[in-house]
Parts: sequence; C-alpha cells; structure tokens
Amino acid sequence: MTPIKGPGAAQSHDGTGLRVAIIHARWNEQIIDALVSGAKKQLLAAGVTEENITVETVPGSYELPIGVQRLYAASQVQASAGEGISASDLLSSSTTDLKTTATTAPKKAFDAIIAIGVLIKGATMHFEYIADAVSHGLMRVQLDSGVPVIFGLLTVLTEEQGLERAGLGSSGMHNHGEDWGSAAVELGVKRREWL
Ligand code: DLZ
Repeated sequence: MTPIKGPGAAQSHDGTGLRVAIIHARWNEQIIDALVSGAKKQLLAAGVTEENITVETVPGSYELPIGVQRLYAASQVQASAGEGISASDLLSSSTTDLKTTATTAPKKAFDAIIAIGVLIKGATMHFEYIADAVSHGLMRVQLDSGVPVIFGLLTVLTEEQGLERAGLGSSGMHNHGEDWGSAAVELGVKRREWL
C-alpha cells in the first residue's frame, strides 16, 4: 500500500542524457555524506551517467543559494561557448574566465541541481534565520533561472532526527537523499517537455 506521506506511487523517469549537479554544505558531515550518496545512487539508477553528475561543496547551508546560482550560470556560459569545465573552476572563475577555460567535462547546462544541507537547531535563533534565508534563496534561484533546484535541506531539531532522515537511524526511515535524486531526474525530464 502506498503510504499517505511522501510523493505517492513511485514514477519512473529516464535520466539518460541529463546533466545534474549536487551541491552540498559541509556541516554535519556524516549525515550529509549519506544524503549525497543516496541522491547519487538514484541518479545513476535512473540512467544519469557518472560524468554527467557534478558534485560541489560549500562551507555551510547559508552558502547553498549562491553556490547553485553560480554553478548554473557558469554551466550556461560554458554551454553557449561550447566548452567543458571542471566543477571547481565553475565556482572559482569569473564569467569572463569561463569563456576561455580548457574543456574537461560535458558541455550542456545543468538540467537540475540538488542543494543539500543539514541544519540542526541550537540554542540561538541562528537556525531559524539560516533556514528561512536558504529556503527563500533556493526558491528564488530556481524561479529566476528556470532550472529545477531540488530542496535537499534538512531542518531538524536534533542530530538523531538528521541521522534518521539519512537512513542512518534505528527506526528504518529511508534515506531522503534518494527522493531528491529521483525528483531531480523527474524535474529534469519534465522541464525539457515543458519548454
Ligand atoms: C554557523 C552555522 C551553524 C551554527 N549551524 C549550521 C548548521 O547546522 N548547518 C549548516 O549547514 N551550517 C551551519 N552554520 C554555517 C552557516 O551555514 C554558514 O556557513 C556560516 O554562517 C558562514 O556564512
């Protein structure tokens, strides 16, 4: 029986030819690593090739919106210039530099970007401010740019809640990163159809 909570019955989408970026914060590394692995596993299972998956990091979740924006804009410049570029170059180069960077990777703009972070509530208001800013920032980037940005931000009250949602707890909860990988493929495919 399909559970009430969650995205309903599983849909199958062919990710062949899609190019997807995963950008993740480095805070709360154990949980992050499992979520990134789960997302990547689903991308590969849907037919996205290893060379079409770019993984990049930022220090904390607060940096996710600018990271997504830069990665996507740079990949668009690269695509229009007919060039390839490495993930670290994408984040470190200016737009002008990117036009002359040597080719190392596939040449199309990203079809979807998964932003992954784990915010754990502390004793101050930090959590609320960052969660609000990142949520709005990611939505703004996806609507301004038109590229699907998958919301992989866990906002949990305890470390245990984060571990559970990364499939590392004792309750048997699944790894939410897998859902995000599937969502990226679905949105990448549907976005092409909606053009
Ligand atoms: C500062 C901070 C704190 C307190 N907690 C987290 C967290 O739980 N998860 C996370 O991803 N990042 C955290 N950060 C770092 C901020 O996101 C950001 O990197 C710094 O404030 C620098 O802009």
